[in-house]
Amino acid sequence: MNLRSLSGSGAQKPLAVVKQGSPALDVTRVRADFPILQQEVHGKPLVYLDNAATSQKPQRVIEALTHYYTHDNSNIHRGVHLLSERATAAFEGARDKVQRFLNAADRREIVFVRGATEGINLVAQSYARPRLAAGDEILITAMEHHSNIVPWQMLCEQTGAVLKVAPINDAGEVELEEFCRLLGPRTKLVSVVHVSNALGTINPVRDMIRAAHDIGVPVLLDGAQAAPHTAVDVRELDCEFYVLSGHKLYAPTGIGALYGKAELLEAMPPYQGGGDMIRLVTFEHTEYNSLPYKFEAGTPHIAGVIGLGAAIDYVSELGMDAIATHEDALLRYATAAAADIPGIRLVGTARDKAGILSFLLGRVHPHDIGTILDHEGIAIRTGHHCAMPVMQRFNIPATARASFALYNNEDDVDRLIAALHKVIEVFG
Ligand code: 7TS
Repeated sequence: MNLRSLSGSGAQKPLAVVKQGSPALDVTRVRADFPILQQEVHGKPLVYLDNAATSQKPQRVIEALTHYYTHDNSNIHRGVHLLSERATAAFEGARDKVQRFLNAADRREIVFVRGATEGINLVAQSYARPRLAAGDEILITAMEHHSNIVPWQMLCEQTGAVLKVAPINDAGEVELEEFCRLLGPRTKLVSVVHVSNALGTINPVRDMIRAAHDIGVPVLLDGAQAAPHTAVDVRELDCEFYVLSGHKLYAPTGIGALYGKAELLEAMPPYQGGGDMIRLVTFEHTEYNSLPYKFEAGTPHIAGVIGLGAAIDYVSELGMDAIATHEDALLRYATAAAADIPGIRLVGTARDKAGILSFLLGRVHPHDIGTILDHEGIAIRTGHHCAMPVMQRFNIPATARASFALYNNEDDVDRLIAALHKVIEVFG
């Protein structure tokens, strides 16, 4: 496999395609929608820059949860009573919202899961496991979150398959030629992150998908960090699977979605057995339910799904293009401001980057940076970001990471930069 088939694709299409005339984000108004942002931390107004770990929830989502528990709480798909009908309608309505959000062709292609992690494990066990023989290969990249590494390692232990890893360069970009070289007759699945949580890199997923499809290999995209920040169109991407986590998309924790092409999901065995995923059960034989219920065993996170639907309504009304444009501008502003900080080293300087600023500051340990920032009212994450191989690639133990969401503004960045100057003062 070489890059020939990629020629003509031109430059990587930016993640954020700004539609002409898309209205700009009114961040002052948006901030008022998030009650949690209105507080002080250690006597300072909160600056929340840990959005890649989890984002905050707008009043709209909080109210959807309250409304559900106040008026409609009931189990779904089984009740003949009104509450159950209302809960079922809200739950299935949210599936339609996720379908539209991802532009999936069919609502049956949306499976509710706990999050990106469970979505990847589902594909590993239900799609890949029955298809793998010893010596077959799964291809990932060197910038994956642990949840897109460990499920494949477990699968390799179970089947004798081999995990292949496409390297990344010093900027934190995948080496596309190497990626293509690693695609071969034994490759059975490619699973790559759409946007890296540790580096902010936006992967050239269209090129990667095209290269994989050229030799008939299906592709899973880990969209945990992409779906909150840009419009995702699974039909245009033509990926076989896409996973997202609700809690990074302004929805509750414990809920996410797996998109899968219907013909693949149809052919896959259930992931778990239990209630709701069956059509008929006898002790001799069980008939499984149709899509997507075949993959939704047991009582689901009904409130979480409804909250996810409300979060999708919220971001869709603001406009994913407006959100992407705002966060892109903020990243540029922060990157330019950071350049003036003595001793700063950005980890992750890809040409195509989403709103994540991972950095080191001289010899100061990232945890010390995080602690000082916390006392300034600023929440960031420090550590390996569940991407230890990324730290190994850059030969560092950890980074400090500021990650942006739609409600962050230039004041937040200014506060961050001022606090980093304070870190330098303290540590000399
Ligand atoms: N994939 C990526 C790219 C992620 O960033 C994360 C979580 C996951 C998968 C797993 O998502 P979950 O919702 O199933 O746990 N990333 C982070 C992070 O960067 N800091 O905390 C969690």
